Parts: sequence; C-alpha cells; structure tokens
Amino acid sequence: MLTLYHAPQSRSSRILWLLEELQADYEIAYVDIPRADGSGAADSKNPHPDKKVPALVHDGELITESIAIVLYLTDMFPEASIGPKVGDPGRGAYLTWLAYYAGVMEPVLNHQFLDLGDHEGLARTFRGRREMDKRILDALNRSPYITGENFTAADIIIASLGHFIREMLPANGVVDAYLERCGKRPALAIANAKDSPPSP
Ligand SMILES: N[C@@H](CCC(=O)N[C@@H](CS)C(=O)NCC(=O)O)C(=O)O
Repeated sequence: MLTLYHAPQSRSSRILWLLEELQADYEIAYVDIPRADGSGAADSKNPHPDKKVPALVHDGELITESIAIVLYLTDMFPEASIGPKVGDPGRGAYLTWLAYYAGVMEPVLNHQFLDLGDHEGLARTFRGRREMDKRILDALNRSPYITGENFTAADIIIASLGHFIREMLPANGVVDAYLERCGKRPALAIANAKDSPPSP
C-alpha cells in the first residue's frame, strides 16, 4: 500500500500529479503544515522527521525528499514510461534534471525569492539565475520536454514550479508553451481535484 502524506498547494501537490500519471493505487493522508502566512502547524500524524511534505509510505517504508520519492515511484511503475529505467536512453538526462532541480534550482530560486543577495561562494557552488534560465531554455529550445521528446516525471517537477509561480522559470514564449503543454495532462486535472481535503 502507498500512502502520500499531503498538504494542499505545497511541494506534495506534484507527487499527487505523479501518482495520477502512474495510475497508482494509493491513499492520501491530508496533514497540516506551518505556512508562510503564519497559519497551520506541524501535524503529529505526519511521519516525516521534519513534519514536512511530501512523505510517502510504502508497505511501512518511509521515503522523504521529493526527488527520492519521484525516483522511487517511477522505478516502481516502469510500465507508465515516464521515468527512463537503468539502461534506457534518456536515463542520464532524467537523473541529471532531477538532481539539478534539487541541488541547484531549489537553492538558486530560494536565494532569489528570499532576496538574500549575491555571494561569490554561492555563484561558485550553484551558479545563478542567469545560468539556470539558460539551461532550461537550451533544453526547451531543443525539444518539447525538459529531457527530450517524451514527457517524464522531471517535467512534473520543473513545470510545477512555473504553474505555481510563473516567475520561477524563464520569461520566454517557449516556456509558456511548455507550461501549457504540461498543464493539459489529464492526470494533472485529476490531481488538482484531489488537492484539498474532502469537506467534512
Ligand atoms: N526538500 C524537501 C522540501 C519539502 C518542504 O519544504 N515542504 C514544505 C511544503 S512546500 C513543508 O512541508 N513545509 C513545512 C515546514 O517547513 O514545517 C522536498 O523537496 O521534499
């Protein structure tokens, strides 16, 4: 059994989208989290060690960190063909974009949106927004999806950023078209309908 610990309109929303793409049999455990506006609170029901979302439990095993969850799930459902397997063409690009998101895009975007200023050490480690935008534009000018010709779970991660806050991705028509293309996925509409707890 798969259980997603989920808080609406958060980083776990993209895992909901992924589970729908995979046509997985899963249940949602809605949990509360502290929100930036001061509402919400840590939820004792949440098994995440930091009480964050997403958290996934599979037959008693806990998986945290969005990218670990993405890889765990696409490896678990290879028939959905949205995560190239070991030995498949495109596996390298898939791993690269997932790791680039967690290791570079998250820090660069957080730094920018929290207005933390420039530091030479940050540029050395992560580069910056200009380089990040170029990587994304180079990829999307080459092909319709971030890793190539086919939609993968890496698109769920990257497109979700732009669906949530458009300014997180480069201001460019190629990206607008990409967000529209990904936004039309039927699985996303199903996930969006589940993105809030059922009314009591
Ligand atoms: N690196 C983590 C980040 C998870 C995260 O920060 N989630 C936010 C929601 S968008 C959260 O749970 N915040 C609650 C808190 O900080 O206590 C991942 O990608 O899974």
